[in-house]
Parts: sequence; structure tokens; C-alpha cells
Amino acid sequence: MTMRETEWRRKAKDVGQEHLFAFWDELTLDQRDMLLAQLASIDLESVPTLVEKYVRNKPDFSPGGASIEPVNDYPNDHTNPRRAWDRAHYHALGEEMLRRGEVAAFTVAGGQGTRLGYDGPKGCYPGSAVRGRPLFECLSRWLVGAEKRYGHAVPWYIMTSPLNDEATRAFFGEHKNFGLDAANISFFQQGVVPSFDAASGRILLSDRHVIATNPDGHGGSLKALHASGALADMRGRGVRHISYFQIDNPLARAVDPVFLGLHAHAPDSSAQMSSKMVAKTEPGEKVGVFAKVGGTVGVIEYSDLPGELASRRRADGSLVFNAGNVAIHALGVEFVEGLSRAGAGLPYHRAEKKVPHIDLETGRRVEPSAANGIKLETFVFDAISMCDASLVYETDRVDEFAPIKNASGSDSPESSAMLQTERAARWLEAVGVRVPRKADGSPDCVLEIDPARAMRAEDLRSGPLPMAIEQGARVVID
Ligand code: UD2
Repeated sequence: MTMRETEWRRKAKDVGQEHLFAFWDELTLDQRDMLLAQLASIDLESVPTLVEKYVRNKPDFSPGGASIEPVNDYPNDHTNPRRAWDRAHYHALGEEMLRRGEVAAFTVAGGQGTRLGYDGPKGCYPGSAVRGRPLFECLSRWLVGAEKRYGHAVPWYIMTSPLNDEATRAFFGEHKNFGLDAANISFFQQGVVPSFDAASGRILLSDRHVIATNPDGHGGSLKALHASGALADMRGRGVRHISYFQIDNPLARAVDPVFLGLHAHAPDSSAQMSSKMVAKTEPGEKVGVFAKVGGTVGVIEYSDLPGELASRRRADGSLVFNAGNVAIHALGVEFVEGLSRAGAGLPYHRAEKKVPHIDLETGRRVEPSAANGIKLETFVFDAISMCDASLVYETDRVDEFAPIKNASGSDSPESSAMLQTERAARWLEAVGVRVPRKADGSPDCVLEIDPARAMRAEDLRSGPLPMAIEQGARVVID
């Protein structure tokens, strides 16, 4: 036995995972090296706690006996008597931040398009309604537009995972970074956690010399921003705030002056972490909601929100707990640095999944037909409750939320294209362009507006526009 082997065997044994060496004698020297290297990359010491807390037990994320109140969000309609606010003021402040180069864009793109049935990084999926531009390109167009408008490049940080890092970088290379300067694009990988056998709490092997792992969730982005040096890079560039969004939503405003202005300057914001919400469509809609739990703003998963509260309504008929999470946030660089310094880990959430693995007795690969494993993930929105104060801003669903998650039905390429067209139609109508509509009111055409041309309806006035869109036409405004 080599020193290295002895040491790692002991470490694995100490945390109850010695079985990871079950096939050691059959491995080639290279395979042995790979296994030891993988062991070194995992936080083995935390394993017993993870097993006890999340595999053998199911942590309770429900609010329990704590008080639950709605958040006092900034309504999308800034004249809403519930809370009138000065939209133009915050828009101007946000624009100033962009002019000074204080903002970075950050996309979490570590997931695979599994639900979509797409074999590759989700960002490569054709997402725009008319041209079928890849999701990465849809988002890149905001940054092209912002640089043109504000005279300062917005650096773009993209979090990948071991599952898609190489393919993502290659895709950007093939597409010449979508016209952005390579010096302003950074990729880094998120971390992974071992996948566990639900019954025994043992870490699963995906091959005789490979530990089964899964990406550590979008919450892993906060750790990875620090570990990758991205935060230091931001500091070096004078970036103070991070505009966070997911790869699956082609309508997400990669940079939104109003939201950034509110986040950094509103009196009730700590400028640590702010969020966008959309009003839930019905009590049963499966999105987490922002609420004050025990006086602190956080997200309650839909499964944890008591039914009575989910369906409670205001006098005007709107839902009291309607603040749906669309996974768009603004984060202060200092806040994320502070979390890393304090080692403030986010809690894990467990998911019971089918995890293919090697049977320790037979050495054969098992493709389970029912959930056998536990995958652990952290969620970025759990950082909200660590803020001194956290602001929530309501955006309009049609304006900013058309995710592509499923192959068909809701949140599909088809529903996203319809929403993209509806938004474009509204913007065009707002500046006097006639848009054909069907009897049910939906646009009778397919439309796409390039964000580099217009970040909001008003921007459309600055260039040529058709008088009217023809029935059935497919039109790009750029
Ligand atoms: C997420 C939210 C949901 C709602 C919705 C909005 C959770 C648990 N749910 O649902 O409340 O806000 O989005 O669209 O977050 N990702 C990584 N690494 C990972 C896992 C995910 O980068 O390890 C990225 C992924 O590439 C994608 C995003 O995070 O951009 C969302 O991931 P998801 O598809 O797992 O989340 P979803 O759609 O269940």
C-alpha cells in the first residue's frame, strides 16, 4: 500500500465510506489515481453530517410556527396606490451604475436540458421566437445593447458545471463570443456533491473508480464566485453589483437599470440581495413565493406554503401571497464576499432520484427503475434570509418571464415563443405600430425584438419601424 492510499483509506473509513475502495485491487494505476484525486476534491469531513442531516432525515423547510406576512414589494405599476414610487428616479440611478461600470452580469448555466430532452448545455438551445437564436445569444444581446448605450462593457460571468463546461466554452468559441470581447467573458465551474444511497447513506460509485456526484445547485454559485476568483476579478474592474439570472429565460433583462437602481439605492434595501417577482396566476401555481417569515424576507417553496395562505386574497381579488420567484436577483459583491469569508454555507435540499451506480457485491452497473439515491443541492434564494434587509420588485410576467424548461406544454419552447411575441407586440403597439391580433386577442404573427435595439418599448422610437405587421408574418426588429 502506498502512503497516499493508506491515508485516503483511513479518511474514507473515518467517515463511514470505506466501500469506495471496494474495487481497488481491480483498478489500473490510472484509475486509482483518478479515484484518489476525486476523493481529494470532495469535502469528506462534512459527509457524516450530510448523511445524518439530509439522507437519514428530511430537513423541514416549512415555516413551522413562525409568523408569515406578505412582502412589501415595489409594484410594477409605480402609480399603484398600495405603494407609489419614483420609477424614473431609480431608472436614472441604475443607468448611472451601468455608465460607471459598476455592474456585472451573471448567468447560472450549470444544469443540463434534461427535462427539455436536449442533449447539451441548455444555453445552446434555440430560444428566440423567429431566428431561433441560442439562449446564450438571446442574453448576450442585452450586454451588446448596454455597452452601446452606456459606453461601458458589462462583464459577463457564466457558471457551468463539470457536465457542460467544455461544451459551453466550445460553443462560445464557435460563435465568436456572439460579438462580445472575450476579455469580458469568464466561465467557471460550480462544485459537486456526492450522491448517496438512500437506504444506507453510502456514497454511490458511478463506476468502479468513479464517485457518483451531482452539481451542488445554483446556490453553489455563491461559493464558486469566490473560489474561481470571479469576485476578485469584479473588484479589479470596479464592479459592485451582480445581475443574476438563469439560462432558461430568454426574456430576462440581463441588466435592468430600474431594478439595479432600486437594489443599490432604495431606502429599504441593504444592497445585499434583491429579487424580482411576478404575480402568481393562481394559488396552486408551482413557484416559490417571497414572504416575511418571522420578520425576515425569504422564499417559501410552494409545497411548504400552507394552502389557506396560498389562497388568501386582498379586497381587490389579488392573492396576498402572490410574489412568485422568477430567479432574477441583484447581489452586492461585498455581500457575496462576506458570505464566503464567514463560510456561511447555504442549507442543502434533498431530492430523491434514480442514480445509476455500481453494485458493490456484483460489480455490475445498476440502472434503477425507482428512486434509490439522494442528491443534495443548495438554492441561491436561501441567501436572502441572510441579508439585513432584502427588496422585492414586481416585474410584469409577459415582459420578463418566458422560461424554456419542458419539451411541451407550459414553460416550453412554444409557450416561450408566444410570450416573446406578446411582449414584442405590446412594445410595438406602445409606439404606434399596428399588430394583427386573432379573435382571442393573441398576436397573429411571430415577433422578435433584439434587446440590443430596444431594452424597453420607448427605445424602439430611435430607429426605423414598420407602420404595421402583416398577418401571419415572422418579423425581427433589430
Ligand atoms: C427554478 C426555481 C423556481 C422558479 C423557477 C423560475 C429552484 C429550486 N426553483 O426552478 O422557484 O424560481 O426556477 O424559472 O430554484 N442550475 C445550475 N446549477 C445547478 C442547478 C441549476 O447552474 O446545480 C441553473 C440551471 O442551469 C438553470 C437554473 O439554475 O439556469 C434553474 O435550475 P432548475 O431548472 O433546476 O430550476 P427550476 O426550473 O426547477
